[in-house]
Amino acid sequence: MGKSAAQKIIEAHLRTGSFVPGEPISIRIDQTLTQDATGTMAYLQFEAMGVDKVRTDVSVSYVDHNTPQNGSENADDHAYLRTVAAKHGIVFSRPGNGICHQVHLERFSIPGMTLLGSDSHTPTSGGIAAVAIGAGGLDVAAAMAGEPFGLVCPRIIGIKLTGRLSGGAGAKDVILSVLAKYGVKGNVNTLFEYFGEGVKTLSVPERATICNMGAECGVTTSLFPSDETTREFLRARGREADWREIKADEDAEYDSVFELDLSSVKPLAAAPHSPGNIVSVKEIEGMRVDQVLIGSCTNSSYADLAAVAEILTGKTVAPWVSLGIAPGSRDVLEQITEDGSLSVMIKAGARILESACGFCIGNGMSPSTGAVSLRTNNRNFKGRSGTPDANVYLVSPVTAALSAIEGRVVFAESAPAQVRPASFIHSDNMLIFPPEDAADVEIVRGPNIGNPPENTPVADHISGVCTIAVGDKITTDHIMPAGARLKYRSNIKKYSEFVFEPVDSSFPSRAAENRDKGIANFIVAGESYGQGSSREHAAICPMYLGVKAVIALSIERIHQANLCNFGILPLTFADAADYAKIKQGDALELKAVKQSLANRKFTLILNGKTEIPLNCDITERQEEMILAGGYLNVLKEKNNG
Ligand code: MIC
Ligand code: SF4
Repeated sequence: MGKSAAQKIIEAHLRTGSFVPGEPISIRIDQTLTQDATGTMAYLQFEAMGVDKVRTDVSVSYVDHNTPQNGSENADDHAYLRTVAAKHGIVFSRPGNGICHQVHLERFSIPGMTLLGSDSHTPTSGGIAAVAIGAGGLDVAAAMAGEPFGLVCPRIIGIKLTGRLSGGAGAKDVILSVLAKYGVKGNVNTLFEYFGEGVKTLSVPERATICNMGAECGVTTSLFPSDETTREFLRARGREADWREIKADEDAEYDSVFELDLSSVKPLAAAPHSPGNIVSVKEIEGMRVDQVLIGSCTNSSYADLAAVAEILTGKTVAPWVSLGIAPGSRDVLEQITEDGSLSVMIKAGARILESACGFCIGNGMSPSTGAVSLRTNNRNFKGRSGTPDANVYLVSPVTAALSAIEGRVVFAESAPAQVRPASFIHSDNMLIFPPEDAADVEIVRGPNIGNPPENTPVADHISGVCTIAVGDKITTDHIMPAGARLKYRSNIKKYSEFVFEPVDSSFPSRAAENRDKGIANFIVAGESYGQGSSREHAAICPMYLGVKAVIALSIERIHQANLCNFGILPLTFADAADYAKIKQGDALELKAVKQSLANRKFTLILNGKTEIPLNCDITERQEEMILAGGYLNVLKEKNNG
């Protein structure tokens, strides 16, 4: 039986296990990336591991999330990140250089390599045929220390592309079509591999858009082959030497195949409040829009912005619309400056935003009360924009630009041709490469930078209460809000005051009170708990508040791993009907925890009488972490003594 491209790359990196979908494996990680909002904690953890220099081929630290600098916290973090990078052999991408995924694709990603990033959209580099996986900061820190990354070997779903895009449809509409088919849940431990004749019609930035938003399906990652188009992209960036061919065997067998004829793809939108809530743009055509924002790691390549400029040429944005454009990287900004696109945008009335995450993570540009906001990014969870009652629709840059001019949603009948420059403007002067000898480097630690919080080994008897019971699809934005709270990422004590803020702002005080009385906190949840981002703070801060277990109908992959990394039990109901039996305030108890962990089966005692069977779907590595009170304790033990 022939092999898929993903299987070939994974097999070439296997450290333990073999390529059997569903089985635990570990792989060597060639490259890592962090961004500042998850990076400070990742580097604090790396420091705690006592390893002098990173053991990867290349590790890059980006600053793109926390750039508004309201108060000193962001800048303090930047100074820490710059100096800790120099000390430990990490490349530092300065604020202003762009969004991590865009810059990594342009400058560092290599076909056939593995990349682990402390951000859920790391799979963007699948567009260049890297197996690129999002994980919590601690997993990335461990990979920097040379540890293999543990995961469940994914089943490979083949997405066969035929035909070519036509009319007003773009790459965003392709991934929205995939989301319409697969939805935002039920795709854990799956990898999407794109193949077929249609692949060669898509440029690398288009492929990257498609891989980027695969994260919304909850898959481990997405992958395109590396072909002549990949080579052309690398050549245009002066990196042809990094090219190699990566493709599936002719007779590769996939777990299942979804065939998508690109010529049948029409402009789509993800309607409020989930990226999986797909509608045709036809259905919302004519709807008045108040705000249009173009950018983010999904759609801010040079080709995207060149198309936007073509649409805006000679036009002015509708009087009631605020249009913001954030180029994905400094190189993109420079290129649209050189070719005149930037001036077209400015003349049309666009507000040019920093090359950073910005609006996508709710850092500024919050829409007005009840507004309709059209955005080209990848997540439209309720409240993420900073305005709780805003309605955010996710669309392609073409749909966004056309609608900005009209002030109403426009169904694109046609789109400008994709530009594929023979040469991109590129420069390394916003990257700081680490010195050979870092003996003199002093790490700068602002007042926010503390030691990473520690957990204690798991107790054999956990007795406490259901401190909160929540419903389905609770995202990490619900558990640990970003936006205005993002600046506390390095200050766990302070950040913990906002756990579950959008759901129940009294949770932190309730939990802290229990913790201080020695009562364990339990979180009870429905389906797909912890979907969305990779932020490990959604585990660290609950851990700090004394949460000992999450009991849910299902838990998403990255969040499940983060819970184990911080010594919180990830438990699921053996019988879904039991979920409804537990209410906030109920007494909960787990006995013989260590034996139950070994059996992967627990019995929860509800209010001293009802027994509820639970599963604990973890690997051996994760069992070890939970027993030790978290992965950091395991690694500290290993590296320090
Ligand atoms: C996001 O898009 O939600 C983020 C902000 O990039 C997160 C990371 C974080 O919370 O810092 C992600 O996607 O992992
Ligand atoms: Fe940044 Fe948004 Fe991409 Fe997350 S999804 S990395 S916040 S641009």
